[in-house]
Amino acid sequence: MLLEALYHVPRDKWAYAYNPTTIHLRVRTKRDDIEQVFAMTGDKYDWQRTYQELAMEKAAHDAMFDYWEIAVKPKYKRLSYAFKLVAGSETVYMQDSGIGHEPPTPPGELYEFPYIHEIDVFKVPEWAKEAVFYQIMPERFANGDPSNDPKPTEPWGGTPKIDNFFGGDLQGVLDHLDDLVDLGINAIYFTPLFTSPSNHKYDTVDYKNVDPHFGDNALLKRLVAACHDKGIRVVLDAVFNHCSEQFPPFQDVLKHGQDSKYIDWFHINEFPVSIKNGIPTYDTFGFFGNMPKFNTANPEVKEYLLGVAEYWIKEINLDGWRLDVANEIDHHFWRDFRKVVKAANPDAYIIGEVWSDSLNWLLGDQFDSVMNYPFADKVLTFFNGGMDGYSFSNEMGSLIMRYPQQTNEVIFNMLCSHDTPRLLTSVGHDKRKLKLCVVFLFTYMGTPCIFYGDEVGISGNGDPDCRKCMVWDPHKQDRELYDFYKLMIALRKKHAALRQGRFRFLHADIHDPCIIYERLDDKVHFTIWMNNTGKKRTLSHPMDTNDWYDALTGERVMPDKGIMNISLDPFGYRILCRML
Ligand code: ARE
Ligand code: CA
Repeated sequence: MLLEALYHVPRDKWAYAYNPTTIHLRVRTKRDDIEQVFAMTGDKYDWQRTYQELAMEKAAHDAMFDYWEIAVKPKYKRLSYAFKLVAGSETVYMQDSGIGHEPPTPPGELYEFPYIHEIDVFKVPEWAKEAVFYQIMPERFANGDPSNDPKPTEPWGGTPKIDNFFGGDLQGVLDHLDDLVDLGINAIYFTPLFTSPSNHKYDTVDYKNVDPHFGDNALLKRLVAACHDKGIRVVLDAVFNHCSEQFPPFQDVLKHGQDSKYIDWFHINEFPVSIKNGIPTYDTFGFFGNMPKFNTANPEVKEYLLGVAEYWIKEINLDGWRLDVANEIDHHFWRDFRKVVKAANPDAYIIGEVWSDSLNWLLGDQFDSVMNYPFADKVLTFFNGGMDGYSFSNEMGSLIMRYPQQTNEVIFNMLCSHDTPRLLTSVGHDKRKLKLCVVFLFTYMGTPCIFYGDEVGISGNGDPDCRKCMVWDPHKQDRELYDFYKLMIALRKKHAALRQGRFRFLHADIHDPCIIYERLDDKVHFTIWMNNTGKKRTLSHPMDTNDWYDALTGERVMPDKGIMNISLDPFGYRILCRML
């Protein structure tokens, strides 16, 4: 047994309350090193009578480690525990006082989860578990009102540039809501809507008003109400790291320098406030002088921005916020943000924009979720032939083990966004590979999101090329692709197993790019078969029942002498299921 590989701490993702009666425990061991792990559990005030030894399950693995997990329901909301690890004739104990071969002497030396306080339990909104998101950049989705077009506005469908406009607006979204209902999505994430000089509006001038080129506040209110009527939730973009240089308080700083009463609203490093050799003398987003960074620790700034967050939740019945550059804002701010937002709407869904490990924000006191760029990265690498099934299963395992289950259930999974190349472009315009990525997205854990237009075949490199105008002419849309998206969305919405069921790889081997995995709850069992190669392949796996059928065509699929053999076209897939 490799003792150096053993890891557990009695906090964060290793020991947390999943709900008011359940504690999840996780232990890490060297991969394939240990046969069994038991949680030795009990109440420290009545250890003898409450003692239970519970077998843990291997929940995931990565290249180096196995991760064991168990859900414990302590009788008195308190839990003291240790772990017993068995490999061959060796038994090792892990406890608060250390790792060794001697069993613990309770109630001392144990790890403790002192009490499950309901107020401390990390709660995420239930609806986010059912959601299929659609991301819209309003400037590029539909022009429903030419009278509000910026000057100059280019003809719809032109080449997107850093600073050009095509006239898209909120009326355009309202006009096309039934198209979104037809597609089957039930949540929209809008990139920023408030007054700003740019086409993307990440440089806000007026946080309380919809940009006149998009419409007005009354129209936004009507749009959200119309969405709600159709069962569509709405999340907006909170750009609280920075504002526009035209934001009045920053203008005041530019005008009055050290005498401005807004001096502490920003991080001014040197006077005069200017750009010196390309570097602003004040902190900004990146090095963009037009995006001065807020001092979110200043109570006045905090009050102002939290006021904005609360205002829109109440004003339009907003369902949540996506937080721009979330990792560059202080934790105190986000803790207060969560309180304000959840008080205004306990069901609000809070998604941070953090591209790397985000555990620090996902412990129940800040965000519910993050944009899962690491997921996109691994999925695209895998389906582009950049790793074998074995590595892919390791990468997915390591992502699952990054966060508590609450977040895994609502993590915002996308394959591209307004900041990255389009999915179709990322897979070299190979629709077969695109479909494998999308099947994976819709049959995986988390909250999936489609970037507008991916479903009709829009391509594009990174920003600004990924921000092309939506294609509305049915003759120019890829309708076959659209029908495929529609089918996948419907399948996911129909089966809770695809949203909440357990996930496990059944086949993920070294040097083999093909995979089989399953999703499972107490009603349905899915197995998903993917040929991630350019040649025909037959994948085989033992299956001991004869009741499988193709989830998309309804066709019966029979195993042969207990082995299911599935023949797949190059980059083909098949989704099988059986009712339990
Ligand atoms: C502008 C131009 C672009 C040009 C760019 C760089 O429009 O064409 O490529 O400048 O010169 C907004 C606009 C952008 C605009 C930008 C600046 O949407 O079009 O770019 O403002 O004016 C990091 C941050 C992450 C951030 C990305 C872009 O961590 O928060 O960079 N994303 C948000 C939004 C953006 C938005 C802003 C922030 C600013 O989603 O749309 O940009 O409000 C790694 C790192 C990440 C890094 C990522 C991408 O993986 O881990 O931290 O993200 O790469 O660089
Ligand atoms: Ca318009």
